[in-house]
Amino acid sequence: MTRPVLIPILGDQLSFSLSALQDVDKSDARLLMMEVAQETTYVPHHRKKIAFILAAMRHHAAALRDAGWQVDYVELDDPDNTGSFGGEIGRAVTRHDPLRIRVTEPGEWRVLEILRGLEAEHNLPLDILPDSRFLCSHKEFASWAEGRKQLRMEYFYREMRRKTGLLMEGDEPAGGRWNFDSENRKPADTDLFMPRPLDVEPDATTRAVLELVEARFPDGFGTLTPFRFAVTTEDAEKALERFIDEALPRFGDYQDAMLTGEKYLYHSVLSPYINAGLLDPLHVCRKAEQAFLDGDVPLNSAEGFIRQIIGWREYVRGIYWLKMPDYAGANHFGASRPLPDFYWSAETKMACLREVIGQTRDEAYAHHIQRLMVTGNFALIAGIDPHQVHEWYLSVYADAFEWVELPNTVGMSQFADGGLLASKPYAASGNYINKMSDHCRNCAYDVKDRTGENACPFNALYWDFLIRNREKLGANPRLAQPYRTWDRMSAETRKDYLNAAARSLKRLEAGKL
Ligand code: FAD
Ligand code: DLZ
Ligand code: SF4
Repeated sequence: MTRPVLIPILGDQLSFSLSALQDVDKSDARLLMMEVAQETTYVPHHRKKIAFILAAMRHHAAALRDAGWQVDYVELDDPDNTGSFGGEIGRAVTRHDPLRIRVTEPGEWRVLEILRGLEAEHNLPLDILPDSRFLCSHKEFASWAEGRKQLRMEYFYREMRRKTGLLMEGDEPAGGRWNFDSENRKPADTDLFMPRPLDVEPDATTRAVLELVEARFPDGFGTLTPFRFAVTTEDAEKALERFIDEALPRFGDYQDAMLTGEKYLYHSVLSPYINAGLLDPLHVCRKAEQAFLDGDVPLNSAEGFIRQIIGWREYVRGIYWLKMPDYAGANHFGASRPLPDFYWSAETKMACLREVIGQTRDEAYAHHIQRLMVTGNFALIAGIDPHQVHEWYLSVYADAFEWVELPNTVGMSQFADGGLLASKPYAASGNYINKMSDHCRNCAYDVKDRTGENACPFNALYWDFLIRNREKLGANPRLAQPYRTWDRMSAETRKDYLNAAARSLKRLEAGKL
């Protein structure tokens, strides 16, 4: 008997197009999929996230077997399960005595280190293949970044538009402009029709996973049921179709809006599917482009949506691999306050945070503006330790894998990389949240009150953040206006702001904010 090639397939590699599966004879290959304790506990993942990944893995294993692959599948409660990728690959090496190990590069530095260690441990050749589900290779990104003082997504995005031909008319962008973001800032209206993302009824396989997660993580973070995620490519495709038909037409206009009780608005809720490998990102973009070409979707929506995927998504991945492992420790402002308990309990008088964190606890989902301008903004202006903020985001969202979560948190949201990714910190007072949402109407605090006992905490913390970090931010041209405004305030007003911020931080420490 010939010695097989061992192909580990990780929990976010659930794609038939995976590079490790190409140009391999099925009869010579042993695929290995592993549910392991180390991956389910290295941060306190939301229970829906664990259930989504394990259920999608089990369905994918079945699909691979149907397609003729030989798959070893190790379940979490298998009595022989060693609990780690390293341990399970070791057991598979003993079982199959493979000729070599072949794997598509993982999405996390931590896992790459584990895999790299295997070569020496087992004295076996290890082939790590590029992940061809992304448009931009590490090398391509590095050469784009080389010599640039600032890495700006917008220029990278144009390269990706040219490369894919998406929304291009010859060499020119469709509609004569690359970016229609200025048209994408409407606050939502309560009487608009709100589409719902596709709900999928759990089948027997998913129900077994839900029982397993309930039994293994009875006190874990997050509401487990009802569980509505798609866990197969087939159902994820249906979710994509539903999004294109019902939500994409208004995606652009209301991209930045927030509304109490409306968890999704016109967002796609496709990130868990794209990141786990159930949907191919380029395919998703082509569908959106087609809807525009068919006249069903306006250009600002199609362009805005495609930009998130071939622009932001590819760009943050490029930054991650360019800057790891140091990037994970970035803390430009030296922020050290611990993450408030209410990030887990949702128990706070601040209605915006209560709403977003409550929704996160229930759905393992929040849309971009909720993440950036509510939970992220508060952590930034309150001076929370960015590493703790990072671990929270990595834990609580079903779409959270480090390559995409870390740059969004450490870079975009916390400016902890000192401005490598964002040109200015996404810090805002309550006024922004009031403009883009209806949360302030249901809040114990008064968004119009700047420094009084009952003032919205965001108002004074915003100024406190700018003043606390003036040495690091004072020269940023995009912040010249707010610093000028501060300098024009009377000494008394400034003192009132700083006192109000100190009061909010004291209340925060006492668990009373
Ligand atoms: P839509 O609004 O419908 O956007 C369409 C798609 O574009 C998404 O499915 C996603 O694939 C992609 N996308 C949009 N924005 C971004 C972005 N900034 N970076 C990368 N891809 C993007 N996204 C993740 O996929 N995983 C994460 O762990 C994650 N962590 C984040 C943490 C913070 C602090 C912030 C501010 C953003 C984070 N994002 C993350 C980006 C973004 O918030 C989510 O991709 C988006 O909310 C997913 O919901 P959706 O599918 O409805 O997105
Ligand atoms: C996030 C996660 C979880 C919760 N569980 C598993 C698992 O049991 N098996 C697995 O292969 N992957 C899991 N993952 C994803 C990994 O932690 C990791 O993010 C990816 O493998 C990318 O490196
Ligand atoms: Fe949030 Fe302030 Fe509005 Fe309350 S008043 S919901 S704390 S922005």
